[in-house]
Amino acid sequence: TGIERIELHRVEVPLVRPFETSFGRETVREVLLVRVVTDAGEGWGECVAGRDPFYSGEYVAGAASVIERYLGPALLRRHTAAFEEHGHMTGVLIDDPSRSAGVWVDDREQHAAGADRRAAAAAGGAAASIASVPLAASVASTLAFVAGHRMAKAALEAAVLDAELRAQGRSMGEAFGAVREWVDCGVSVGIAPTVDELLDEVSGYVEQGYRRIKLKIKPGWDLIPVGAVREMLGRDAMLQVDANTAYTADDIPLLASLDAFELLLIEQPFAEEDLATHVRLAEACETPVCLDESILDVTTAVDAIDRGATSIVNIKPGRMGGYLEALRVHDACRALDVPVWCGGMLETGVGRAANVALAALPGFLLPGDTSASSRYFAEDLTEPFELGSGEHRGQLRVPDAPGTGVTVRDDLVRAWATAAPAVLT
Ligand code: OSB
Ligand code: MG
Repeated sequence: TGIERIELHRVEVPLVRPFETSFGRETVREVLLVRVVTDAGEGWGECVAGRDPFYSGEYVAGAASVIERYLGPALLRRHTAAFEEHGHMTGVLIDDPSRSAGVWVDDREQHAAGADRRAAAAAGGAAASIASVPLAASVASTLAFVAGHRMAKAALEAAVLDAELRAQGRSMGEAFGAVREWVDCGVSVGIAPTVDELLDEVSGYVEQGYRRIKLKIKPGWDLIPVGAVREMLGRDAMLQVDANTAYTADDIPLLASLDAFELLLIEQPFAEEDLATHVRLAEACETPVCLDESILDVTTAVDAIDRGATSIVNIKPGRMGGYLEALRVHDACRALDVPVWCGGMLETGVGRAANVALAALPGFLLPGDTSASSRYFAEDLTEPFELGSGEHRGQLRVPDAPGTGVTVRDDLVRAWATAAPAVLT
């Protein structure tokens, strides 16, 4: 079996309201979608990189470039004999004198062996299911010769996984080991122009049924808005905050004073690389510290937990290089009794479908940033995700059709395209 064709679609999807964080403001979701054609069928994946390299170093145009120049050709050539026979790959090798073809092949074998060991160690957990998707499971090791670029790699792996599961007639939820048919949803609320506007927005979400509110904070937008929302919601409502690295060690006393608002957690107050300051905050406050940006894979997750830098983990498959690595992080956290929840990156229905399937795993013990399509878009690129009612108020249903279980609307992908698709064969 093999991957025959990779298409990169760049699309701009209008947001129903601007989304502002400590690192910027977006009015449209500029998104990169990957469509793969394998000998068994087609699949779609969504790249979570943003338009600009502000949340992470990755961004849409960079992800498209690294796929076109390195990752795509490597996947397409994987099942043929020698790299040297292929013009593009040879060009890459010659461009980079520090890497010979021999070194590449050795690296890949070592990475593959490491991945097998990790999968074996996790046997019995969700990661055991990786054995049933051999084509998707081969993607990470094929792409390991490229450093970083996890979001780009994750999009490719997700597309291959979708194609492979569709061919098997299995849903992502089934493949991942979902234990529930509906998942609890929270909503991530951006920085608002005024506290009154914030309260209006939050009350709208409460009326719609969201089970948890997350407020974006930054220096100058913290104690007052958080206090106002806590007062409006009452003590029992689940409330948490996300700083997206906007604070420094000098702010530890201020952040510790958020304890007064009985938050579920405080997410990523300090720089991605700065585990030590997160440890200091965790020692200085009662509110659990939760890392997002710092968690790049199962190794960094276990290390951050061991050091006391995080006691709850935000799982975003794109940030970790793919859904299969996300399964490993889930299993490791579960073994360590660390609750996880599913983050979000303003995904369209393509990425949302896979996130909702992941959030149905047993270690996902807190509501995720897996909101309904209408929280983001007037029209989604797939059939919309809608909150349930009655006992399923504030929940999304886990898709159960093959693959992601949703259908991409080609008409909208074409209508909202910002460039002609790039096609790799
Ligand atoms: O830090 O969780 C984050 C969106 C873009 C980049 C980073 C983050 C977010 C969100 C939105 O909080 C979550 C969502 O609703 O998809
Ligand atoms: Mg976050």
